[in-house]
Amino acid sequence: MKLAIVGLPGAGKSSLFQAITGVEGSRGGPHSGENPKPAVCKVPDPRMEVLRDLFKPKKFTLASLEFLDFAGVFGGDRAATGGGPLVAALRAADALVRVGRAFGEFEDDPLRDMDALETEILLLDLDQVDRRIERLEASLKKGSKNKETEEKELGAMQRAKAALGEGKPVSSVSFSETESKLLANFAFLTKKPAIDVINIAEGRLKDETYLGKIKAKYPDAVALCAPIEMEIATLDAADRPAFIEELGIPEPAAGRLIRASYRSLGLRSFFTVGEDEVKAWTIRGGDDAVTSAGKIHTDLARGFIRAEVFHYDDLKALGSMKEVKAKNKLRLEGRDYEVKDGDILNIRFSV
Ligand SMILES: Nc1nc2c(ncn2[C@@H]2O[C@H](COP(=O)(O)OP(=O)(O)OP(=O)(O)O)[C@@H](O)[C@H]2O)c(=O)[nH]1
Ligand SMILES: [Mg+2]
Repeated sequence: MKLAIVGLPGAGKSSLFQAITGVEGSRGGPHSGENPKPAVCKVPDPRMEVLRDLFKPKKFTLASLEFLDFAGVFGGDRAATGGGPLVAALRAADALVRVGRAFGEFEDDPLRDMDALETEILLLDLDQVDRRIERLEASLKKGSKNKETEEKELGAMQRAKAALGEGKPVSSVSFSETESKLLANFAFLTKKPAIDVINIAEGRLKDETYLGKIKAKYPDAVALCAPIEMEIATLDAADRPAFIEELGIPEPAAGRLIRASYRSLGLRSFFTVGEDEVKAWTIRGGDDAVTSAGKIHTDLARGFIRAEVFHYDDLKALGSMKEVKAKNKLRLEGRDYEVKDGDILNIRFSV
């Protein structure tokens, strides 16, 4: 899973990136031509702590999501870079983390920068749609061999264009199954799941009226102060709770952002447990047992026989594997079983 951190120049993307991954952000200014910088953020999960205490494993591995710090795509930067390869990299991401600036000259209107960013993202899609429409029209005019398909695609593209022209995302347009297939390669930015971050000034962290204004337009937005989050990230875990409480921060950025990402992308976590390793894995909502097994190792998917499954909640309530078995909470499931968030799996396989 790749999440692209985007925003207008100076919105605080790299600060946020560093706060959640511990890695210094992209130094890519407008002229650097630097690729987006990748780093992972661990998925904090209190259930994992409980599993660690129960199994005392030699190895303990949290799940992680990959974030990419994009510089030089939007605003004045775009003209300078030409934007081509960066935009292509952006289209390959699974979701956008949109960072809007609400400090300094943007403090009075915390939505202004985010609104501008939304427009910029929309314009990138409009650009793409326009170019495709031109090509399709030219091809049809010449007397295309694929007339019927191209007419269908043109119709779909024109509807996408109309929506974008009204300031609406491509995700708001409904396409038929055939159309969706024809458009599948276009990876519209306004069709991707988005996680919104408003980067507010430190002095606004406890300002409920101010935060309410942000919530009214972006109900799921994470409002945070990026430099403060960088500071929190460098503190010893033991010093964190007192510090964040004093500042009025509900929870460090990583946890809030990860949860928003899980929600937005419809992700789930499952676990594998044992004395050797306790490990968390990320899957998409709806993924079945064989797909989930494939995350662990391709052999497990290839040679899949059955999954032994029980739920974290049952283990937590009953206190041990022995009790889970005694109370018949461990079941065998086939390849089509839809894995639930918090399931603990053991894959039986043979290759
Ligand atoms: N006062 C204040 N300054 C901030 C905040 N967030 C970031 N900054 C500062 O703003 C500047 C830009 O922050 P970055 O994190 O580098 O922003 P960016 O979006 O990565 O910028 P580019 O990559 O150049 O587009 C830095 O000097 C930060 O210290 C904030 O919440 N408040
Ligand atoms: Mg940056």
